[in-house]
Amino acid sequence: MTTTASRIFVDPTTLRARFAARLSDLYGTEVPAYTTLLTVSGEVNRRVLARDGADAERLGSIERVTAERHGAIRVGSPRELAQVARIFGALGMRPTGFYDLRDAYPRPIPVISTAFRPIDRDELAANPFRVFTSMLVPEDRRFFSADLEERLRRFIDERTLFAPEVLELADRAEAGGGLESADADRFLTLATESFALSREPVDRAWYDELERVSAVAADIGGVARTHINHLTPRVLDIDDLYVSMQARGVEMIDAIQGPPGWEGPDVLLRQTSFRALAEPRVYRETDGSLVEGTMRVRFGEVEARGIALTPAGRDIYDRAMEDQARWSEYWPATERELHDRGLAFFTYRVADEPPAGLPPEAATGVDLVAGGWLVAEPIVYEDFLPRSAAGIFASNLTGTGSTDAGQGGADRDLAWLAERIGRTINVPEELYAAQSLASLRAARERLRQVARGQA
Ligand code: OOG
Ligand code: NI
Repeated sequence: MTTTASRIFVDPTTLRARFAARLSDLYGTEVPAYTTLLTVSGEVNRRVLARDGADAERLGSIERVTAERHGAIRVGSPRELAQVARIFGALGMRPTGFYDLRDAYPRPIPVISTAFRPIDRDELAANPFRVFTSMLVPEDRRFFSADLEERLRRFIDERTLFAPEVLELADRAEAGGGLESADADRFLTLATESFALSREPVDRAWYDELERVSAVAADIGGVARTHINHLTPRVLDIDDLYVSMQARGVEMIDAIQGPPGWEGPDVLLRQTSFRALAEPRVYRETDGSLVEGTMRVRFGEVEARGIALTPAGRDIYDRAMEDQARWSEYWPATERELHDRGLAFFTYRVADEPPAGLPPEAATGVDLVAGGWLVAEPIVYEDFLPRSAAGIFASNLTGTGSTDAGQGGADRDLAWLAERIGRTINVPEELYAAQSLASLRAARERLRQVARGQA
């Protein structure tokens, strides 16, 4: 934030932090169990900090972790997704990753997804707010008949998720690198409201028809608005969190999604959730009457984050996940070995007391760490996992839905989605690799400076 004369200009980083906080307040009023989750998460994080000291902050400062949230939203079409991209663009959040949940195990979900998040290291450290954003694929015949696709598309094309004013403010913020204080407030108010649970009546017959295909299809295409589906805090010990929530009487899903707890380094992501209570909704019945009912689509989720894996590490991850009882046999027991075997991503800094003289020109990151010149620091995983996501979707759905495996599914990939929303979609592994390489280059340069006595 910078002050110029009498005006206060709010930059995207500050807008993002404020937006995440406002959404968190809103969700707390809508889903009280979320507030309990935040309380317990805070207790767990304080316990880990007291227990592990500085080690607890190896994958992010306690300030970052305490403010850290991911949200999930669901939209119906590329037009709607492009609008979402404009709102998050104003907050410095870039589409990153492509996830296809349509053939997900244990249950197919008729969506493809990306995540909006900051991509620069400093921006992530300042506030890593990210939103997993799913888009319905009505063209997929395994889920929707031609007739249902047609009606679904018409319903979605005719609705308005975001007021023109919020989109205009978003464009101005993105183009101008922020907004003046009064506009910033207005933008944040409108943007937050866009994700509140709508009180508009739900057409019962339409909702039920979609729900027979998929509860997620009904949640997206059966209502006139979108809403935040869940907001997820980060904890430093998810096993502790799981037990602590149960001790408070909150019924959790049966398992933590992702790797088992073990003594070695945490990799990627572990998540768990609980079903939120049914929320009141008004339904319009076929005879036109309005009836109070309930809907149970939102839930509480919590996650623990580990080190980002390289493609080689990801291969091991995939195999070890199929054989979880023997997890520890697949992995080295230390961060250092993950680094030396090229299984995870790291940044580099010059050691406190590097050896005198310059290392050989051809020395790799592994050589430089082994020779005592550099120290490797783990890069935290900032993204999502299709398998975990599918587990989270499925564990919170009622009804099994129905699919016709004999039908063709529409081809969708990252390039298709990027073209449809008119924005580059970043590839997570490329971001981690670039960050690692840039820090290696900078650390080598620093070593040269130290050797020249310019320290
Ligand atoms: C998104 C489910 C995926 C995660 O954390 O993997 C997700 C949704 O329910 O819309 O949020
Ligand atoms: Ni989630």
